[in-house]
Amino acid sequence: MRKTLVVAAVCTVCTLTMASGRVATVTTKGTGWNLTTRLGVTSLSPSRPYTVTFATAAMKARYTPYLTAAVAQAKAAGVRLAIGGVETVDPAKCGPVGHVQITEMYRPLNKPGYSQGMPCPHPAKGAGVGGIAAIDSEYFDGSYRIDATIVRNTVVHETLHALGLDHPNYDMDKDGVVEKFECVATSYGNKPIMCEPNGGYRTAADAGKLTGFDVNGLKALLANARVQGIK
Ligand SMILES: [Ca+2]
Ligand SMILES: [Zn+2]
Repeated sequence: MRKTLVVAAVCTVCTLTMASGRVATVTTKGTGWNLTTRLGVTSLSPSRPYTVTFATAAMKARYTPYLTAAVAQAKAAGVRLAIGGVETVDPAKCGPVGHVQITEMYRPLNKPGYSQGMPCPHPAKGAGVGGIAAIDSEYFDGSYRIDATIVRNTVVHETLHALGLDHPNYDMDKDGVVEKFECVATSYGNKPIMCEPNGGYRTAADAGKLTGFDVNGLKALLANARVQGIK
């Protein structure tokens, strides 16, 4: 009997034998979305509240408007996601269960202009418990020029990493290399907000909104929970 998802990192569609003897199929990748199997996250609990919190009141004020549309979309998709308050954030460890913690760091990936987001790794049964998003402080101190729409999309991108979405980039042109921005796009040219290094809508009106690809990724996280009986 196998209930854990140790095999998930190496499969796209995983067949699991449940305690009941039934077989459940977990899907970890689809068109324009990809789940964070490398860190053992394959689902989101449909009943657990997930709350975005911030390291400071100034960050809450700064980022809440960036996140409002995406949070509403995630909620509409079935994720019990909400904007919360301010709490101490230690980037070196996971916060309270269900919290997606947002903080700022100078070059969290040691690369100019890159932010970082990740889920708490290897949660029980692969059901996401939140995570952390470290936004590069360079965007706001004037030292790194970046389009406002990209900042907006990036904050949402990192938040979705913390919920369990990974980059959907793949070798579309079959040159043997998975490149930056090598992601499926809509007929209007919009790539998933989860595309690496960034994606999403590039207009002021729509920046920060999830594309259909990203919404499908969130729905897959919930579907994987349901198929495994994760409440
Ligand atoms: Ca390629
Ligand atoms: Zn990313």
